[in-house]
Amino acid sequence: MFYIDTLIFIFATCLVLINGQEDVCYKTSDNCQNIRESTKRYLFYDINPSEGFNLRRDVYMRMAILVNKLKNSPNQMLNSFILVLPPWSHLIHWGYSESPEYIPWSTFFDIESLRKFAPVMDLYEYFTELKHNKYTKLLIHTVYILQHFEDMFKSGRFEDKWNIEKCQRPPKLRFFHYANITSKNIQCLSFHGPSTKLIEIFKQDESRTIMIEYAEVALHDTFGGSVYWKARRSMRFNVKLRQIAKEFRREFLNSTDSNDNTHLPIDWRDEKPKRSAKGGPYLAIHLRRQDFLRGRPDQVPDLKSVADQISKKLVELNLTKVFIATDAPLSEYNELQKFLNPNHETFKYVPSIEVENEFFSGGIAIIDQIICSYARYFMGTAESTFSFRIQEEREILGFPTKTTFNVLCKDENHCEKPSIWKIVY
Ligand SMILES: Nc1nc2c(ncn2[C@@H]2O[C@H](COP(=O)(O)OP(=O)(O)OP(=O)(O)O)[C@@H](O)[C@H]2O)c(=O)[nH]1
Ligand SMILES: *[C@@H]1O[C@H](CO)[C@@H](O)[C@H](O)[C@H]1NC(C)=O
Ligand SMILES: *[C@@H]1O[C@H](CO)[C@@H](O)[C@H](O)[C@H]1NC(C)=O
Ligand SMILES: *[C@@H]1O[C@H](CO)[C@@H](O)[C@H](O)[C@H]1NC(C)=O
Repeated sequence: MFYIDTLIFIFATCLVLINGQEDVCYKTSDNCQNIRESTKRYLFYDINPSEGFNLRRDVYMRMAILVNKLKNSPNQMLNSFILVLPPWSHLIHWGYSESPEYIPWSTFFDIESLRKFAPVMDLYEYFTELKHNKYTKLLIHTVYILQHFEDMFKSGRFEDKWNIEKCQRPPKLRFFHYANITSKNIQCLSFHGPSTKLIEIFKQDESRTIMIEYAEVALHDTFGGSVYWKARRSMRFNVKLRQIAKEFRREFLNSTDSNDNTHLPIDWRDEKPKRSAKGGPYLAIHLRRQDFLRGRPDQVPDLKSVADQISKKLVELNLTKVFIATDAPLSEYNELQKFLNPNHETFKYVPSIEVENEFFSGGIAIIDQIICSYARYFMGTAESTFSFRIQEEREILGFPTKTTFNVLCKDENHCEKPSIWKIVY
């Protein structure tokens, strides 16, 4: 197999002829072993900078499903792809300073578990490989910037297709906030269809390294199908985050997997269909505020109404404890507590400094999500992607759907039932 190599060098150069074609590689050592023998191809991707953490998790799934399909291809050109995960930097909700954080996926997720579904690696691991081969810069061979077909929205006729077209926005020249990642070959790709349709492009473009920008333009193959749920199950959280949530449940909520029937097998591939989870003796609420409050004032209830809905549900469920996950400032949380019945106990996860330094806002939000996943009953915020991810987690744990697909209402007269995206076995 032969790929045009895209990597940059420092001192010596060497020229290798394979099948009569030139493969140029530049580096200090006197042989090009690693490059010649490597038949791996790398797929990089990134997302519109304004998207939040939980939408990004969904875009990961679309890319993982693509790479999973590539892996199973008999074509060697296609089955050698590894997905390189974009480090987490500058998320709008996380409050950031000038220098990018470059948080690797391993901080939040269990990479071994992800790998049981699709071949993936963190970008720092790729850097380590490059440095091992004495490269100082990553020049991605082809970058495709995805964009929507402008005429499709006008005509309203949506069909799966793609075409290299004029760029709708000026292309970026650096990637992932790194000065040493660039490309000399950037194209804009108008695209409509599922992520797996990108395979048509990878059949024509033999580059060893390919980057997909604005990957969220590519959609899911089948939303909620069995491959979808395999990809979703593989997205287990970092073991330490799971442990922190577990301890919180045990210490404050009298919730353990053996009492609550929420055991998961060590390997997600061994999970069996079930709807027998009971959950810990608490109600969990996800209360999305901040930009939601400003952006959807007619959907988000006021705090008094939230408190009334909580009290009513606790009585109905014969529970006394409520766990509250929220992005609201502490002042709003305190105000909410004032409206609650004093016989009810309210809980919130407050991280130690150590946990904050190790896992940042992203990890703390994940701990909140995990605790919500294990509750006897869950009520989320309508249309919040953060709540959707909790609902999926509860499907995986095997809760009866009626304990999961519930949202806080604007008020008694304005209450929409959320969509139910249940697991299919
Ligand atoms: N700790 C914590 N953080 C939260 C909570 N809800 C929202 N956040 C924060 O707000 C961010 C925004 O929510 P995301 O779900 O990631 O953003 P999104 O993908 O745009 O989804 P939406 O909720 O639909 O806006 C999260 O990444 C968290 O940092 C919560 O209950 N607890
Ligand atoms: C690119 O630069 C970053 C620091 O900005 C460094 O961590 C990384 O190792 C560099 N990559 C290579 C291949 O040298
Ligand atoms: C905790 O839960 C167990 C099992 O559900 C129950 O037997 C026990 O009484 C509970 N403890 C408290 C303090 O509520
Ligand atoms: C409600 O819970 C209490 C204590 O947990 C229990 O004694 C009582 O029987 C329960 N009532 C109902 C209606 O389940």
